[in-house]
Amino acid sequence: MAVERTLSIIKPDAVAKNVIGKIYARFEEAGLQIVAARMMHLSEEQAGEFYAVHKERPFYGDLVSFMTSGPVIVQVLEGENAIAAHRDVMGATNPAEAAPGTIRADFATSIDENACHGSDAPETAAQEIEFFFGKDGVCPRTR
Ligand code: RTP
Ligand code: MG
Repeated sequence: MAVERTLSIIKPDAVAKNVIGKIYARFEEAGLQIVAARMMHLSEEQAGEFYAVHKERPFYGDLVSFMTSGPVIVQVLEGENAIAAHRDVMGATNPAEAAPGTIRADFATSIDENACHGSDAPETAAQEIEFFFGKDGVCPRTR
C-alpha cells in the first residue's frame, strides 16, 4: 500500500456543533496524520470553484450556500491508502446510510449538512490540496 495524501474539510455544520476535536481523533485513530490545516470562511467564489464538478447538479446552489454559511477547517491527511481510509472513517454521503461509528453517522445532520468532505481519487486529491495549500503549504512529519 502506498502512502497518500487527501484533502479533508470539516464542514460548517460540524464546526458549529463544536466537534472538531472529536473528528480529528477519528482521523488519528485511523492512522491518518494531519500535515496541513487551516480554518477559513469560504467565499461564494471559492466554494463554487471547489465544487465546480457538481455545477449542473440540482443541489449545487444549496451546496455552495451551505459551504459558505460558516467557517470550515481544511486539512491535508497523510497515511497508507489515505484517500480510501479517510472515506471509510467519513461514512456514506447520506448519514442515514452511513455505517455506525463513522463521522457522518455520528455528527452529520442530513445529506446536505453532512459534516465532512474527502477527496475521491489521487488526481482530485492533488488538485484540492493545491487549491487550498498551494505547492508548498504542507508540512511533512520529520519524526
Ligand atoms: P464530498 O465531496 O463532500 O466529500 O461528498 P461525497 O464525495 O460523499 O459526495 P459528492 O457526490 O461528491 O457530493 C458532494 C456533496 O454534495 C452534497 N450532496 N447533496 N441532495 C443531494 O442529493 C446531494 N448529493 C450530494 C453532499 O453534501 C455531498 O457531500
Ligand atoms: Mg465528492
